[in-house]
Amino acid sequence: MQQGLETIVAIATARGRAALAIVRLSGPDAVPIVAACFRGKSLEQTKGHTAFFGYITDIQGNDIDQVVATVFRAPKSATGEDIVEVTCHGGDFAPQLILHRLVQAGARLAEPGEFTQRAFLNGKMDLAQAEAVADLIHASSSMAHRVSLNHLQGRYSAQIMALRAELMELAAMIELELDFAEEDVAFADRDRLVGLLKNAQILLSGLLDSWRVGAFLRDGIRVVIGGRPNAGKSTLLNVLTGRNRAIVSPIAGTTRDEIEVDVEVMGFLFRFVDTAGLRETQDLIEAEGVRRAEHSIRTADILLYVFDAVIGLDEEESVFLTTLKQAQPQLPVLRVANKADLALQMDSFEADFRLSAVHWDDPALEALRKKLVQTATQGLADAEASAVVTNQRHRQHLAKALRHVETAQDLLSTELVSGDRLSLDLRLALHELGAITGEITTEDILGEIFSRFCIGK
Ligand SMILES: Nc1nc2c(ncn2[C@@H]2O[C@H](COP(=O)(O)OP(=O)(O)OP(=O)(O)O)[C@@H](O)[C@H]2O)c(=O)[nH]1
Ligand SMILES: [Mg+2]
Repeated sequence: MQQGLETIVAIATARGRAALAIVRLSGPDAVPIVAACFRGKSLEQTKGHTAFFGYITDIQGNDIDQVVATVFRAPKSATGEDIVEVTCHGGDFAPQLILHRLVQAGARLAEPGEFTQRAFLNGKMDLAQAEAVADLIHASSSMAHRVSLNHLQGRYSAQIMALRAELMELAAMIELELDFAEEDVAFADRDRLVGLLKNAQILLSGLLDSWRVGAFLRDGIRVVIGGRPNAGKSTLLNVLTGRNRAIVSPIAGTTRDEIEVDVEVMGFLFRFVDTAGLRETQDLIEAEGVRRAEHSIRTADILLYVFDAVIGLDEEESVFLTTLKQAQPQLPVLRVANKADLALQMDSFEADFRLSAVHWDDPALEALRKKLVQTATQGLADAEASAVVTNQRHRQHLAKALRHVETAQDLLSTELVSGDRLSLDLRLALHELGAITGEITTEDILGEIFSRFCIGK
């Protein structure tokens, strides 16, 4: 592929006080540009993978900062071009002054994602891997980080490519048969075709099913805590998040504004939302709180419905929960009987959990946490982390590929299937899969993808 003609430069590290920062250049003139501002050993003739101690100097030859310049030579570098990484001191000034100096010396400021884009264009990584770089940077939980690292390492791409190779073989078999159509020879073994298509369909459906978990990984899991006033919702929010964020009081109707707290539970990002207690009220402010609570419940990923174990669920609440179940069968609802320490009778079987939110060491709380993770992730294990679809673009291509595979399956099941039609559908499915890893792309798609990156990546 074509190398970028210009040499680009950017500060690759975050702004602010830090021991070190990195200013990075990539392109054919990376070495001469740095060499022109470098006081130390001559960089020009150096081999790749070598580091040099020295000084970056301003245009008058005065030192700007003490640095280490590391040289990587094309094609053995992250972008496939010559790269120089200037490691300088962190803080607000040194990196900026060096950046400015390198631009003066002929480098151009990089666009967001331009380094990764060059890596992609030079065949250093496929598109799904490049996108994983952005996901890795934006990861907000350790599980999200693990999944994007898996994707970056190419495990996800490998699955897509394996599937693609199978479909390719299938298409080739059918097309071979078409070539010899007049001779009436059937090369393609029907049972084998059916088997391969079934396999592709299972793989694609599995990947698409993982999207829900993928979206949770990306955006976090919204767990709304709802229920009657005074049930102990705010107490439960505080204990689940380990922070005393919400006001707790024996007065019914304490919470009005929603309180959202992000916390990582077993590697997953959860967004717990405490809401106003559900009841009819004349108080205008509380009524607005109730309206918001109802809205939050409808848009939750998981609902924790809290009730007082002493009182149990009243008639109206039961109806509310049944109606909710009918309206939103997909919404997981966990019923939590709180204040178990006060409840003499322990046989309320309306509850999935019985606990005392005031007792932070209640083992039922740990069980509840586990259940939340399990509900959100459908038991996703570490080993499967590579097969989780986190990217909306991939999801669309996978859905289309699945449709084409299913059409091909339908066609095969009819007696008078035309090989032409069958091979067309397989080619279309192949096209969709190719778009994920970037074997088939357009300028627009690339522009769209890389603009999501930060500068310097
Ligand atoms: N004994 C006991 N008291 C609890 C427990 N959980 C909460 N409480 C008490 O119940 C009262 C109400 O708790 P909150 O957490 O404010 O209840 P809430 O559901 O947020 O109430 P609203 O904000 O009014 O809707 C407080 O006095 C808490 O200390 C529990 O497990 N055991
Ligand atoms: Mg409250």
